[in-house]
Amino acid sequence: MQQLLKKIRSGHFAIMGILNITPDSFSDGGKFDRVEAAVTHALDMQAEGADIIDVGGESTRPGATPVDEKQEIQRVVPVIEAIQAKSDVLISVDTSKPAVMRAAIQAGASMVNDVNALRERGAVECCADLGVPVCLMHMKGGPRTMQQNPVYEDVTGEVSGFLQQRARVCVEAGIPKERIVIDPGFGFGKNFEQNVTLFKQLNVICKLNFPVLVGISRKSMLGQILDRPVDERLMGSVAAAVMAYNKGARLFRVHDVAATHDALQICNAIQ
Ligand code: PT1
Repeated sequence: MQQLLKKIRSGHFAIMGILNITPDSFSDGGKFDRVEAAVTHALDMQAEGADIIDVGGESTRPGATPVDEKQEIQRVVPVIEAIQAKSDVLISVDTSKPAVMRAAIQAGASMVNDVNALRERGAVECCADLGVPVCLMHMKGGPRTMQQNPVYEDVTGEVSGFLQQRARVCVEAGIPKERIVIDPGFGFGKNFEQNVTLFKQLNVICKLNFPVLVGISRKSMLGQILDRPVDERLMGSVAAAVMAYNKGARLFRVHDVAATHDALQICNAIQ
């Protein structure tokens, strides 16, 4: 993972393929079938060009309800182990809970992706101790209520200040700067206009001297522009990835790996 981050700092892009391990995400023919289906999807995404598989056992999309720690571990650990057994693809764990971070890293994940930017008690110390890279994402409020009425005076300034402050806390706790990735958190406590403003000004976030990860794939922000349901947002998602690339983002958390990979290869060749 450190090597991939070095590549990204030198200008390469990388793709993080999304692997949601929630009861509704894979056909339910029992636990073995679920793990098997998740591993197949992970290997497919790797073959399509994913550098990292982001394994998540708790939905953080707007309105989602929390999952308890034990259940989250029971969802992600068998999948991480099963991917590891079949492939050398890098794995990140999408969680905010220190116990899940520990269990996932022990099972073979090599990065923590936290939509809560390690604000949970013990999370910063946990990641410093584990010695793995972290993705710090901006979110205003919590998943359950964050879309109710988000207010900003200056969304980009606030997001940028927050990410710098969280990075500083991490560095002070012993996480080297080289292990930190930042993410503006599209759709997390931001209304449509705020998401668009933040996207327009993404170059400001990219100037902070950390690799920038963006997650916009299939999000409602694109749905509002296109007036299309979630399964018809492929072209919009790819266009948004290209725009983000042009503003300096280099890590892309996406559902549609093959299409995004092609588009970003073109960006990389022509930039
Ligand atoms: C993200 C992200 C994430 N997004 C990182 N991790 C989700 N680092 C989960 C909608 O408006 O952007 N960065 N982990 C998924 N969250 C959402 C949020 C999904 C909003 C959909 C929407 O449609």
